[in-house]
Amino acid sequence: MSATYKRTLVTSALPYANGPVHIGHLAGCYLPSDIFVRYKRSKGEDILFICGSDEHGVPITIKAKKEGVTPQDVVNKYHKMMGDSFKEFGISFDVYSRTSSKTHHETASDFFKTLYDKGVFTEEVTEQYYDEEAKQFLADRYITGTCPKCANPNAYGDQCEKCGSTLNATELIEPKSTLSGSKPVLKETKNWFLPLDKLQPKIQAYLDQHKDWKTNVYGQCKSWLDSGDGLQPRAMTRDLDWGVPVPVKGAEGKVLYVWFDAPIGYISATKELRPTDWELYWKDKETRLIHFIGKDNIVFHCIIFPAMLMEHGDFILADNVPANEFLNLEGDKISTSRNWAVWLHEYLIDFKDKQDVLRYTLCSNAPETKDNDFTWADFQTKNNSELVAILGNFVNRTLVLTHKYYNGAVPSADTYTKEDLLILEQLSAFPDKISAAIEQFKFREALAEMMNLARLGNKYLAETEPWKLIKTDEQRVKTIMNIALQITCNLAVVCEPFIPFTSVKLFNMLNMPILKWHAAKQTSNMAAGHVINKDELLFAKIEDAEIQAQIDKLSSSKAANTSSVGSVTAIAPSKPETSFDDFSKMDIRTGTILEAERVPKTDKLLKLKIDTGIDVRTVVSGIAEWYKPEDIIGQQVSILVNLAPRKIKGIESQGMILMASNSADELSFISATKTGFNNGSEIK
Ligand code: B3M
Ligand code: ZN
Repeated sequence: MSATYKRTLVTSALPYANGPVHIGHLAGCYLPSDIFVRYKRSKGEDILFICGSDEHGVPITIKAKKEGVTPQDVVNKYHKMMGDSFKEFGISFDVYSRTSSKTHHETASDFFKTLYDKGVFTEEVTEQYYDEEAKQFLADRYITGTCPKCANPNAYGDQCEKCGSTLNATELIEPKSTLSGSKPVLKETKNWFLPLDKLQPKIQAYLDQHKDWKTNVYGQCKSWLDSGDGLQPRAMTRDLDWGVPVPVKGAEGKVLYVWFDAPIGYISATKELRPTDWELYWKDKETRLIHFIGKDNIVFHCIIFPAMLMEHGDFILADNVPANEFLNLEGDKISTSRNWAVWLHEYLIDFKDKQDVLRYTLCSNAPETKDNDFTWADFQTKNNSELVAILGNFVNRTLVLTHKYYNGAVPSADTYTKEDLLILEQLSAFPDKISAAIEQFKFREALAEMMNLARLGNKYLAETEPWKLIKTDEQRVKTIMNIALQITCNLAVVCEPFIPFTSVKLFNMLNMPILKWHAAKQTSNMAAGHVINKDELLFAKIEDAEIQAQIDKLSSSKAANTSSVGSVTAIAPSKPETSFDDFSKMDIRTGTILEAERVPKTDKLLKLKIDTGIDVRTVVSGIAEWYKPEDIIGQQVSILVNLAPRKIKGIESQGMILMASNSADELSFISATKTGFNNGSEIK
């Protein structure tokens, strides 16, 4: 970073508003960015901290479909929930906006229009995947398949989360619609492409200026540029109905690609925050732009968004993109659908007012250079052996003795010994050591240094033993306690970026105003005679039982997952209440499959002959993906016999067999009757 920057704009990835926030989100980008910003604010620098909800894209519409509500309902619910969680954990955004806002729609639309008018896009009619059953194009997460680069079988239409490659849906091997499970067909449609192939030299030049980026970030970009044919044109529009409408003629019914509009959300949010001078933060070369993200967002922030900004021409580009790797939980990948996560709102119910314990643990274990693991056992150790035993213990001893010996009034220091002088020298060096680490985005190292200051305090007290000395040398104890109080005060300053709730408590206990970073280079912030407040407990021990309860909770998620077919078990919400009368109108019987054959020219359908006890009838059923005809002859089924007949692929289907369906849309027969239940037994 050059020294000429006057201000900094920090963005944190806009999380999709499709679920609550978990520890992986926090560790990935919100906590490191918050630490960085809090530190810079404490230094008195001009800095803005921008975030908001990403409310467009297929992740939202898929969630809406799953919950049986509108996309707007989904984003309203989770925008609020996520915003609350961030606030509760002290993530100190200056603005937490959302991409469904009017300002954002206008800003994104204008941005697209500018590029369009400049002739940046290529307009192309291409074949895109289409789901004939759902009657819609399958963009992004509406389609999954095998990644052509790493063979991950669950790659999305726009990205493989396993190897980080950005994909086009047509590159997927064995594509499958996530809407209907069917094999999609190709259908022509017009879209607008960003010609990344032509822009490659400019992007290359930009990246060449940033060899100082974290190796994981620079390396991923580089491998993208160097791979095979290099960068490929990428569609910036989608045939979807949820998003920012494409503002050009002939694009009716299309929206901007979510990865086109979302990063522009950073600009819109800045506009909302600073309507009059937002441009300073986006257009002035003396602004330093930094994007904090998780590793799955690297190419979008280091290649695609910069390419968009370059082509637009008015904006500065990111000076750094300190992306983290992933955080795992107890050795397993965090997964929303498998409920393998620690949700922030649930954490706060079990660990009330312990935000800083989680912040501390996540920072000390941050996946800065490689994927890392969160374990509850480690959480307990970090709390009990570090926060309680080192920081809490030092502060507690200092404050208790100050009250005991001096009724809470800071004693004056007398003559310093050689040891004292050494301690004071070390004390004043801490802020710079911590700064140096934070400036390099090494937050774990910075946090460890902060804790080392508390260790220094403990060591000083252990060596000088004021509780013994008080009997023989009161004057000396005054000096020792004065120094211990200076250390405590400086701790309150330097711990603030990491554990801000604790910092506030410390300043309160010390009865001091909140001091800024530079004050921690001083060793005389606590004036003699100043009276401190009563001390309160900073950290409490976390018992084994509390940890066991969390481990049990995770085990039950795991059990719930493994007991069902496949591994995906998001449970569908219950449907609205129905009446007994309505239910009893359905005539459901036990039956047996007598014959089964595939319906020609379909992948999903089987034609079944079923003995219902009442008669033998034909039923067409969409189970071919899960059952082979020859395997189900003799299978007992539950069948709705009084459903109005309907023609499916020219065959009259006279009823419906009932199947269990999990969230991966897999199907299974549900029949287990005792012997002696003939075909035709009523199910009620
Ligand atoms: N919403 C992806 C994510 O939540 C995406 C980030 C947008 S940043 C502009 O991982
Ligand atoms: Zn892959």
